[in-house]
Amino acid sequence: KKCMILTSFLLLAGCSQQSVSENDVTHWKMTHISDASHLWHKTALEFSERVKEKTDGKVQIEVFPNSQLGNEVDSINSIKFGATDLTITGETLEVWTPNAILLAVPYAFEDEEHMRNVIEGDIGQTIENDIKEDVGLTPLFYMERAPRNLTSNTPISTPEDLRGFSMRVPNVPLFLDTWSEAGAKPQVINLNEVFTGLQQGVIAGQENPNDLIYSNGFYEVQDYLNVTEHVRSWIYVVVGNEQLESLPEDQRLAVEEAALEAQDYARDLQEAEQEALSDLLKERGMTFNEDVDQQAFREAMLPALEENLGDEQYELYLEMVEQ
Ligand code: 2Q2
Repeated sequence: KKCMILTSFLLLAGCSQQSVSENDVTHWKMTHISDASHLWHKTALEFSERVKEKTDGKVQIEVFPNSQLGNEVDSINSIKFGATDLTITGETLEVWTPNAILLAVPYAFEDEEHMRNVIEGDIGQTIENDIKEDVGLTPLFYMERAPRNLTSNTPISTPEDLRGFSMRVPNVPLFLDTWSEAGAKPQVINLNEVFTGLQQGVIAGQENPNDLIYSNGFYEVQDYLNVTEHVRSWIYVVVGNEQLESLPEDQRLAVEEAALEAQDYARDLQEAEQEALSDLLKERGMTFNEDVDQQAFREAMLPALEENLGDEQYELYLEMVEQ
């Protein structure tokens, strides 16, 4: 009997010993909407690896791709509830904080350098602060995205070709307005339901950067990739403010250091993958329609910008364009 008591005492001791050391480890869940083959997921894994290394295993991030734990809006909400901790998000944040729309205004940037200057300048800083204050999420690092292109089963070269064209947009009110204004019939659908929507003919098209067109397999259900390049944008990896603040300072600094390294990693990966993607999409049967009148799309969308953006956003937009 004595022995049994002793054994259970040891078991208990062992158990609590284990939970003490386990208590030192912070486990974070990171969710996102892209496929495991996509550069966001590769970057997320790289980030997780570096965080683990730099915190001596004290902060461990498990990454869930493919909307496994919910769509983009769910992911944001679940960080606020504390059920998850990090996600990848961008212009959809305009639902919570109006300046986030500046992440993805149609035809706002000449090229990548122009966009990078904005991201790293005052406007980028304003957006990051707003996300932190209004949404309760801290942007840790950003990823530049390839321009968004429109896919379809008949070529679309001018806004006139959009008449009656039912298409999917992400949960971004500005996208609904700009595409309606240009003549299409847009509707909001979650990314993980787009393939089926196209396959079943619920929608006739969608728009995304080439990398997501590829990783979602849209080439199986879409014949044309119309080079509209209508939106250049960037996206943030964010963590809940509370989650970040709950870390001891050295670990928080380690997370921030890992974030900057992951940002470089993402940039290199994006550059390396982008060119090959056109070939891959063509090999999978997509016809690139280069005959797109981008200027006409720009003009067709412009009135919606004036209507949709608030005064402050419109002013920042003008500042951004001229930067
Ligand atoms: O089409 C999508 O779902 C993405 O490319 C979106 O741009 C992205 O998820 C935004 O909703 C980011 O907030």
